[in-house]
Amino acid sequence: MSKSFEKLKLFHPCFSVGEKSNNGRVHLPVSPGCNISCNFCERKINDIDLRPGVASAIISPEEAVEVVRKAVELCPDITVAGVAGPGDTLVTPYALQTFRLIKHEFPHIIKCMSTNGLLLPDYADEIIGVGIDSLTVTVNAVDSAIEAEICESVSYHGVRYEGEEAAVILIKNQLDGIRKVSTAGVTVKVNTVLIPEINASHVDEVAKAVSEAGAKIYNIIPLIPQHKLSWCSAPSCELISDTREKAEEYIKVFRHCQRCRADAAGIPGGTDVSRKLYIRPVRMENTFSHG
Ligand code: CLF
Ligand code: SF4
Repeated sequence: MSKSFEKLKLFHPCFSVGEKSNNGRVHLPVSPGCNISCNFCERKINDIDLRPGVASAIISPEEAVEVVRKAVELCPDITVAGVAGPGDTLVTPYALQTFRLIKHEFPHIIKCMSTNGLLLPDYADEIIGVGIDSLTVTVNAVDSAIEAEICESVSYHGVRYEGEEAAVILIKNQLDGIRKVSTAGVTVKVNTVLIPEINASHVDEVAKAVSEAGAKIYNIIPLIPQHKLSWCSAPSCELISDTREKAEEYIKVFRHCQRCRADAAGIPGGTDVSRKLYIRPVRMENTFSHG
């Protein structure tokens, strides 16, 4: 049985409403590869795969279990084991395999998974069956014209789609998937990357739509301008604050996001212990993690 939102508010650092939480999380980088192309995403994992050694930062589900064991020893405040990439968690089977092992070894650890949502309807039953406690879906727009400016293409069931055609599929699957898992009792958080030049005035519509679909909490992540969106600006504190306020009319808002790396460990914003966990941690500064 998944943990309720009320429980997560107390024990999950990214589901706390109001005060910053002192609970920690360990991210397990078991998911390489992605099935969509976000214009702001510059995953270093593909580049790094070409250089010797650094690919070892992608770990297997079995290694992930040992990482969790060590992480809770190093940082007893860790209450959550999360998979936030570096790619999408549903493209490969490793994230769900990891959670199955963790459930067995550490029944009290909160199992947190994040995804772009393209395959969420396909995997909803498995996610529910594994007992994922908290699921984050990154939804950057619910209007296909706006989404097409953020995501260039999706690969879905073996076919590549571009532009608005891709956006229609992605948005539908995200909302259908959120509906399905939240109806079954999984607590859903939605992340939206706030892009001043593209979706800033649309974020309240996203908040409304995902709330209606069953999401419980909403996280607005300021854009790091890079890759194909390097022409965009980083949102100002004022814009972030105004956008959060507008979204809050529809859904509770999480305000302490640290834009974590896919291999982060410790209390978000506090001392990071990942270097002691991963032999050759990937340097992924300024990259995106679904969180
Ligand atoms: Fe990790 Fe994300 Fe789970 Fe948290 S992070 S998978 S929900 S355990 Fe948290 Fe980090 Fe922000 Fe993510 S501070 S980037 S929201
Ligand atoms: Fe894939 Fe996430 Fe990068 Fe988008 S941000 S391309 S969903 S890894």
